Amino acid sequence: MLDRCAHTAAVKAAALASGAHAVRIASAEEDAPTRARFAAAVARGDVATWRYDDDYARVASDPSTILPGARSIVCIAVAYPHGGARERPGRGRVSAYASSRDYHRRMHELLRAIAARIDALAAPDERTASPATRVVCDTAPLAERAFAARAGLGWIGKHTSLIVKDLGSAVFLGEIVTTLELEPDPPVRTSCGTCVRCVDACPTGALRGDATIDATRCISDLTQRRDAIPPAMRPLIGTWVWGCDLCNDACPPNRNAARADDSASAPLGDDVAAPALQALLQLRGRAFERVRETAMGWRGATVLRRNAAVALGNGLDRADVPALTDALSSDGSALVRGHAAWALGRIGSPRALAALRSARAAEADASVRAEVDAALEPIRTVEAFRTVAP
Ligand code: B12
Ligand code: SF4
Ligand code: SF4
Repeated sequence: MLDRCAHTAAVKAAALASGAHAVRIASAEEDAPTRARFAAAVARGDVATWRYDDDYARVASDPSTILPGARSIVCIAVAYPHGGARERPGRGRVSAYASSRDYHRRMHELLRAIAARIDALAAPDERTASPATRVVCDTAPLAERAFAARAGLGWIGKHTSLIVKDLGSAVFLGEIVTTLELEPDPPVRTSCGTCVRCVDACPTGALRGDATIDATRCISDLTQRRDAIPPAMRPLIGTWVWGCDLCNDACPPNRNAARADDSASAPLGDDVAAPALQALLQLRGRAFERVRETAMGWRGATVLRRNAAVALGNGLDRADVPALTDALSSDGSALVRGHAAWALGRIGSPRALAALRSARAAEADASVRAEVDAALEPIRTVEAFRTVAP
């Protein structure tokens, strides 16, 4: 049997050899400050679009609830290429993390390879049981950033993401929770200092500047929620159709960060990484199959068609009116028809208004009619003003 230090060195070496770009170890003890921070976020309503409550906060801050007898957490970071989603006429912006093949698959393969190494290292003899392991990357209730910070993998920035030395914050996190006793690493002492670039760069005011976020205002959240996007938030989304990179792109540690260059995380073609918005507005069937390979496919095609409608509304281009009119009159989803109505109202050309008026007469769904009425409301106000004005 190897001792704790030798085990730790071997596990770290295995993680790096398997493809992790950084690795540190945290103890798996319950983390009371994380539980308190998480519960406070729940109480503020910061994560109201997620099914998080006080019970989730308790579980996410205590790894023994997902693996009884957990002693250590191997925390890894894998960098992904970032900074590529520029504004392009007629095209949507997709966050760098979702422009390549779904990271969950890659991360889980990597995590399982490291877990297998842990099993092999501590192979049972007559006196010891094989260590139990559980791999995590978004798939289990665990406060991944908080435990990565405890492990000294990096520090939590004011944008709330973990910033890893030499890699920056454009990294995926993954963990192997294990009953094996490993040597924990100390947290790092670095902080953001007086920098507030991410807070200034956030177009929706989601970041408070104290490493907390109102996630209900975050474009990443807005573009993946399944229900209607609150009307007040739609203009702030711009042409993002999935996720948002603005706080990561503004973050100085990302400027000189080592770039991920493996082909597995390379962006797929423009049709996925910078989709034509009119085509995205019609996304269904076989065209969706390609998108399904990425993290952008998580919530299905309807959500993406809805996001395309919002982005087209923000593009303010009259050339998009026919496509939006078509979506308003014939998309099978009331969610998409409603957002198409909003987009037409925002463009506000005579043709757009005519399409809204005929949809008002034909539409059977009450939620879509409400969107049409809201889209026509500014025009009604102007018309009413014209009637009474001398
Ligand atoms: C829900 C979720 C979201 C939500 C909410 C995000 C949020 N900030 O809470 C939304 C959809 C907005 C989102 C967006 C993004 N996400 Co996300 N998301 C998650 C998920 C599934 C849960 C996060 C969570 O529990 N949030 C609730 C809050 C309360 O918890 P928390 O963020 O973990 O915060 C804890 C710590 O930060 C800590 N803490 C807070 N302040 C401080 C201060 C100090 C000093 C310390 C020590 C600790 C500390 O306490 C908090 C409570 O436990 C995690 C995976 C996971 N299970 O952890 C991925 C995860 C956080 N997301 C990730 C990514 C990549 C993103 C995006 C960059 C994607 C994109 N480009 O669109 C954006 C970034 C937006 C942003 N500024 O956060 C990565 C983060 C990688 C990193 N470097 O940190 C994760 C870890 C997924 C992964 N496995 O790689 N995400
Ligand atoms: S991902 Fe975009 S919207 Fe969300 S906090 Fe960062 S800058 Fe703001
Ligand atoms: S932009 Fe500045 S304040 Fe924001 S996380 Fe990066 S270093 Fe911290």
